[in-house]
Amino acid sequence: MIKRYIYGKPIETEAVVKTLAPTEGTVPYLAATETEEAYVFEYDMNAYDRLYGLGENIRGINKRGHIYESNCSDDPMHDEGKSSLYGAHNFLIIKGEKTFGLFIDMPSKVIFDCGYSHKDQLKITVTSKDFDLYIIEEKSFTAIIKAFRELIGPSYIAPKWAFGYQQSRWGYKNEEDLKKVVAGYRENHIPLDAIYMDIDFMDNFKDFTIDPNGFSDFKATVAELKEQGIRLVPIVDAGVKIEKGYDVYEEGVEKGYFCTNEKGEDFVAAVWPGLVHFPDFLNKDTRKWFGEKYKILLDEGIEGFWNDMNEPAIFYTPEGLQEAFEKVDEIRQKDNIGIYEYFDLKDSVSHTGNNPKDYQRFYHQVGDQRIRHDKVHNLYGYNMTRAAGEAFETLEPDKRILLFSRASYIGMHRYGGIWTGDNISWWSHLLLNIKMMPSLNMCGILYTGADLGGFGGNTTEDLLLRWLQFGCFTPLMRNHSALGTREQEAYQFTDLESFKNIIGIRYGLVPYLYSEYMKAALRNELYFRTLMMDYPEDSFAENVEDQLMVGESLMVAPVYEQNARGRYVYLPEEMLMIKFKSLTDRSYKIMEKGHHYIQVELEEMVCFIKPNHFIPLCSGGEYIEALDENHLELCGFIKDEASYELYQDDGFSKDYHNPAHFTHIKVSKENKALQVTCNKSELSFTLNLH
Ligand code: MIG
Repeated sequence: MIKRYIYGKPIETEAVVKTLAPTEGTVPYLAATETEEAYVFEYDMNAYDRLYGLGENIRGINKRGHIYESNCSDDPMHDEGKSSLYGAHNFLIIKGEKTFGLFIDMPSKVIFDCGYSHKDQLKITVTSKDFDLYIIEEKSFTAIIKAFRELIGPSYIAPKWAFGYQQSRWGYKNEEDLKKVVAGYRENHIPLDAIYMDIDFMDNFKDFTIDPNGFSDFKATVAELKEQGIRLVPIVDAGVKIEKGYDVYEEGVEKGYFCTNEKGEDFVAAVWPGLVHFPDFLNKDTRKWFGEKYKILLDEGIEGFWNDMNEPAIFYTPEGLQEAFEKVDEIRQKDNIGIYEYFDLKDSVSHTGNNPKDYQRFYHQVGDQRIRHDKVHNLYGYNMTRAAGEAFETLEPDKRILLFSRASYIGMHRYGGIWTGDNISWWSHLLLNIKMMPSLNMCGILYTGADLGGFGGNTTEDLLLRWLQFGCFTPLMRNHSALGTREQEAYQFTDLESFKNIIGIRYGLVPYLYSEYMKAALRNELYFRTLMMDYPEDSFAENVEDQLMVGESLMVAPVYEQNARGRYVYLPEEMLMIKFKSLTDRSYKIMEKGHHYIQVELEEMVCFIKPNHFIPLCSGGEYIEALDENHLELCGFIKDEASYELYQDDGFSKDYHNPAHFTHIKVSKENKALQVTCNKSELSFTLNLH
């Protein structure tokens, strides 16, 4: 059951799709106090209470013991000291003697002190008097998540080609660069489905333009690559370059579609294009206008986009820069510069980026209300992505378009996925990637993944291999790196065979991964789960934060430490271990419940199958559309019988619930002989059951 408590007059965020009647009376579980500008909710935790949720965030799966702030932030240093990343996902479950979920629907800062100030106290500070608080009580932990997911509506569904391996790098400038990458993959027979175009493909970083010096005939290039099974995915940045004659700028000014400053003039900030205006995505007319701009690229044959810099990121504002100059001048006047003044001097310049003060300098027009940005900060990226998502409904009514964003708020999951932003080529960020997946899924964000190999810093061959071994399971499997870092396309390294093998395994797993993803999206379920969710009675399972359940049959236990040639794995029940060297070169072992040390060489990947479960595998290919999924290998662990629901469709149309897409496969052991039954005659199977 979900109870809704309304405080003041909440700003409509459209995070939820169900309008619940408010519950009267006091909120259960939490002690509420009102201060001048905030509401504070406190909960006394006992020693074994655990906290789960908060979507995209740093630290562990159990969020207890740190402080988190919902404040969409462009921050490329995802270390333990931080409390916000790019998203704001105010959904938290308290699990213990009392188990309940809560969701705070408020688009500005919410602070979750999860036992940071007082180790046994959860203290939530909502920095506004106007918000909705939802309390969710259900029979089980997973039922709470499901109820929440039903409240916030169905997840965005990506096209199937987006389940292929994808390559990105900040720095690809022109068609030669892109074709070189294609050749690197195709010549080495390493599978690939997409290449990303980062900001350099644009003409002076102007959204929806293509650099005429980089591309002689963009449409032809798009078509030529598609012939080879490769899609191009361009970036769209939030800021619109101020430049006379640039149509997006001129139309926006003329129609009043940009955010304004206190005086009502179009607000100016600086990002990649230099000075920009920010489209007011909270205004529905702006959304419609900006969304339709994606047509420019759709018409060139583009089928996917990534929306960046939409927290929004600000390098500086003219006002902020002016203040910095004044500070510098002021300090310069002094005869004797003290050490603290020196630090002031340094900070005044280095703090011009993403400065909280700048977020108070501009305004949105929401209906007849003018709202200062910081009051609705966390809705910006969400509504940029919504602008595109809503436009695709009319521009491409029958075709799925790939779309994901950097910044997000709950509600955005209905329009696109996210990537987890600027991580670093660190082993700890591979582990962070693993830990972040279940909490994102809890918020309906299913199409997601991290920059494999790491965005900032220089990757190493072993880090990339290990990261790909986990990336094999994330719906978004994209290798991306920053300008100036070591080149990290899979073909840049020594052991090409292993890269080909690992990425090849992903393609073999697609029938399973895609089925599990689609079922999770259509049924409001989780694609990635913690062990605790599947084994609620197992008191050890909830301690495990470096293994995940993927779909209904699999458990993964990635290796995430350098030079490790294996790892400890906890099996919550007897399982079949599959060790892959390549898609076809595998070994199997039935392992009993409990703790094991398993050896996993650098070029190997392991996963585990639950008893009476199997996974459908196909024979692989170099891109998604080349896969033959009519013949499947059923690979699994059968004690008596197992059934599996396979989902297959054309990968781009939207008649998701068509019963013809669901195939029921049942395998049973009768007199030791295996029997397969299936309701689709065009499918044939090879059995590999243990
Ligand atoms: O200020 O477009 O997170 O993926 O490569 C950096 C350049 C802007 C940040 C994104 C990253 C992208 C980069 N962008």
